Amino acid sequence: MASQYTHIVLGLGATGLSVVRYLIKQGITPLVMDSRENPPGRETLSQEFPEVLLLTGGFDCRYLVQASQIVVSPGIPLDTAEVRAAVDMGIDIVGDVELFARALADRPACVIGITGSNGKSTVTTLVGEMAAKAGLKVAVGGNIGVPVLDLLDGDHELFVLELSSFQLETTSSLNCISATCLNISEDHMDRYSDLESYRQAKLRLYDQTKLAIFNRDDLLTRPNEPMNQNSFGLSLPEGDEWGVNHGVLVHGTTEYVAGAQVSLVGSHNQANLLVAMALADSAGVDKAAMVEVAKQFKGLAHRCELVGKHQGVSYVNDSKATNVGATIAALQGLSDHEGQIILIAGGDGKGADFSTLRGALLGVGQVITLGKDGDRIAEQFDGAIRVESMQEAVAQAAQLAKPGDLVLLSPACASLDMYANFMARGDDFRAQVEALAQEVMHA
Ligand code: UMA
Ligand code: ADP
Repeated sequence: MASQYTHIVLGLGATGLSVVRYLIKQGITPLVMDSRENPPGRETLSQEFPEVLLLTGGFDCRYLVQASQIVVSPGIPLDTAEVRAAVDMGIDIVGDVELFARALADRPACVIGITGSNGKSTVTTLVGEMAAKAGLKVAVGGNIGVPVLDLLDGDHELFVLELSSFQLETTSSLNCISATCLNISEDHMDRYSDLESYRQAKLRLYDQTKLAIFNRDDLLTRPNEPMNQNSFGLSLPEGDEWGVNHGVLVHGTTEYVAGAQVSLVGSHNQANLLVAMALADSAGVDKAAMVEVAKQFKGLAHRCELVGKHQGVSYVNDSKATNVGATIAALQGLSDHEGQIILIAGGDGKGADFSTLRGALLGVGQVITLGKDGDRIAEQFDGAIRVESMQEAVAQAAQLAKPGDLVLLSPACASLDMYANFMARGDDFRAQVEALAQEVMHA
């Protein structure tokens, strides 16, 4: 069978659709395949590009082996048998971020790259806001939600990209002004053989930047080889590093903003601000713009977000905590809270080792678990309560809580066993908290 398709797009989610749009603009009609029977982009594809053929339910090798380029979506592991066969044949295997990088090859460096296990979206948003405040024409995208190829349409002078380990596996040509790996803790262990291979996927970003900014408090984020680098950390800085001096965020000896004036809560967010300032600085953003954003930015939804206060009990939505490291950071960040913390956790653990959560749970009053791996989390806390739904979890928490307590949804797990995504999970939590308030009103 002779195939007419030189370009194949694997996966028809947000990424696959953006790749089709991009290729069509280049005058190329690709073939699209998705291993799911009913991929999410099916309807949009048939409406926007009725001429594009979609094959579902698997990847057809007969087409793959004849292609000159295969664009793989981040959700598809590179060790999928059909992809491996194409790699062995020397076919150009890329992701959307690599296509984006190649499209910018003739331009001077204009990308800031952010990866790490936790804090990516917060830092990406902070850098974007700082650059916008300084008057730059900036676009923000990547793993945070907007596929990078969709950013090429505007007239932008700076791109701030959140990059996942999955995206970095297929990317080698970015030319970043600066880039960071914020931290490394276990995540996606259902896709990597061990923490080191996950880490090396992330550190690929350092090979694609003029300046690498690593985290002094996390040795795993250091570049493999010495290079043009700077660092951030909560300790006192040396030279031109970014750090904290007597509660003030500083760059070397220059004071930027007092921690007390910052709107974000928790020490992990001070680290996020430091690195955001370091990245923005590398793109020429002025200090005044950074300081203003540091004072104003209150955080993104679903990240330690206060969603209600009823009968003296605070309800905090940290649904974006999709791995153990994020939940530990949230518990540490809230450790100053005077009442007891009631934690709601559980979902799809992606192969994580939950024993690392045990220490952080010592300061927690009660743990309520739900979802696929709820039982595995319950093993880490004596007397944990197992429930079947968010409604039950919130009702139980409300019954146990006394005025001054805090109920925290910080699942340490992905949401996909029960919800479409972490936003839907956080929205459900918020809805259950609101329902609680209604009950109180009508009681
Ligand atoms: N899938 C199949 N068969 C396929 C293609 C995909 O089963 O043929 C499954 C994947 O295993 C995955 C799901 O479909 O479970 C979605 O994968 P996708 O590659 O189609 O995802 P997109 O809709 O293109 O969204 C991707 C990122 N998703 C993933 O990496 C899984 C989005 O990050 C990102 O916002 C978007 O591109 C734009 O760049 C989401 C995410 O969960 C938020 N990222 C992970 C994380 O943050 O932990 C890495
Ligand atoms: P990501 O995009 O990497 O998932 P987010 O900014 O969306 O990161 O934050 C996700 C969760 O990670 C938050 O809910 C918070 O609990 C935790 N978190 C945020 N920043 C950090 C950090 N610097 N270190 C550890 N955990 C963090």
